[in-house]
Amino acid sequence: MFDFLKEIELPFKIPLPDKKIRVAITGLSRSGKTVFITSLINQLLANDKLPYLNEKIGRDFVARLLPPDGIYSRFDYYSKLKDFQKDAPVWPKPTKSVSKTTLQLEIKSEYAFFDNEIIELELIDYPGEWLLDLTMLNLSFEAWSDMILKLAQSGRRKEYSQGFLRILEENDLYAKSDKAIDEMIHDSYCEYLKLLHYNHFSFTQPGRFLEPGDMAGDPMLYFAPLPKPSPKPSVKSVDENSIYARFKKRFELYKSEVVKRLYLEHFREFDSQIVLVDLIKTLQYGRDSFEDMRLAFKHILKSFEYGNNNFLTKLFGLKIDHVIFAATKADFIPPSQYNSYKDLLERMIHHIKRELDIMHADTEVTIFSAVKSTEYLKVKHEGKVLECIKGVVEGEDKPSIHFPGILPREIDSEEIWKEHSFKFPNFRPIPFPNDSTKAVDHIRMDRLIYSILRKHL
Ligand SMILES: Nc1nc2c(ncn2[C@@H]2O[C@H](COP(=O)(O)OP(=O)(O)O)[C@@H](O)[C@H]2O)c(=O)[nH]1
Ligand SMILES: [Mg+2]
Repeated sequence: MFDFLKEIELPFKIPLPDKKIRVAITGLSRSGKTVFITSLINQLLANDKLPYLNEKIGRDFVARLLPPDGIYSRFDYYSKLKDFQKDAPVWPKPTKSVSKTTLQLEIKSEYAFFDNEIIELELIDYPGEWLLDLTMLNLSFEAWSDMILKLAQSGRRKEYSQGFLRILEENDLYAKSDKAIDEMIHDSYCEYLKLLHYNHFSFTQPGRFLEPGDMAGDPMLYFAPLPKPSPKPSVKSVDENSIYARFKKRFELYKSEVVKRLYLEHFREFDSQIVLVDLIKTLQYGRDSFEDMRLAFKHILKSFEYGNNNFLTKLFGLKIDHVIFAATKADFIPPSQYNSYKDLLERMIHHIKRELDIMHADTEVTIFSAVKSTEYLKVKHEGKVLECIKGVVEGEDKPSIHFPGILPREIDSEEIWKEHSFKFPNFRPIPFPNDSTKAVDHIRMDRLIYSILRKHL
């Protein structure tokens, strides 16, 4: 309808898109979001290492990075590129808030008399910790507290929650009390969440407690899960100036002001959602860490549930169409293990979908490495041939050779965890080429980019 607008000379001469694709990229902190987006831009701009994508599109294309639109903080591609192009390149610094970047793809028309097709690809990067919050919307303060406190007393979590649980016992949570105590209880709960995070646990609610973004120090966050007043829940036994009453109020406020707002701002009109998973790291830290990641993904998938029965759909009338779960850092394992790596994630997602009875949800599973920082080689050791990887470990100058172990195809039995131990050092990135027509080496990025575009081509 607005075709005539294309004829107007814009100051920046950005062609209007024929299609817009909005892609949300999430994953728990350090799962590889920033590196993924940097590599994706690098790959599309140079387009010299994307054979699969080019074959699938079947037509020539060029990519442009558009200037930021000012609403979101901008994903600063060029400063990240500069860091990656150094002789001793460095991984980007951790980021804590939402950022957006837009690429335009111009796909050549098959016929001279047709215009080229312009696709705008909008990528939004946000912390997965925030996404975990969505399932809170469906819970009362009592039910949420109950779930979190039960969890705090189970498995290895018990080791980390002692300090917080003690503070709950030491204070009268239901009688009239001074507000000054609120921050201390909140901080003690945050300490527990931090311990979980340092020990590679994934399920840490509420997300803003670990990744406050623009809410750092906001008193709205001064709450924590609390036990119900005993012996029986009774509204009357709770003073309206008690810790319990204040925390309950702030919990409800957090839901409506933070979680719902986030949902409306960021999840409303996405075409695709990519969830990055650092399965490698989780395997390294053992069964508890793995099971906890499963729990986190269960919560994430619950919020992505399809159809009319989803509580989010009921609340907002929204749906998300397509979720891609992508296991990152495939450069930590030799190519012969890619299938096992993918199988592990596939099984995990499949089980969760079965548990939640959402087998119909449109999910896809893939593995990749945004920046391939290792080489693969075979090494003879005590008469055996071992499949190894070679790279420069962080803090060192020279490459070294590592045997990463062998990934099992399934992970459900206790035996597997006893038999397998996985050790993965952190590698330094390889330098990005200085030539703008060449992109950095990757693993299966072209497949992942095609998965994003597939439905829109
Ligand atoms: N070897 C390797 N390491 C990666 C890759 N992507 C990310 N990493 C590592 O994971 C860390 C976290 O990545 P980042 O993108 O900052 O995670 P974010 O917090 O999700 O944005 C990096 O500092 C790297 O150490 C990859 O493709 N290969
Ligand atoms: Mg980041």
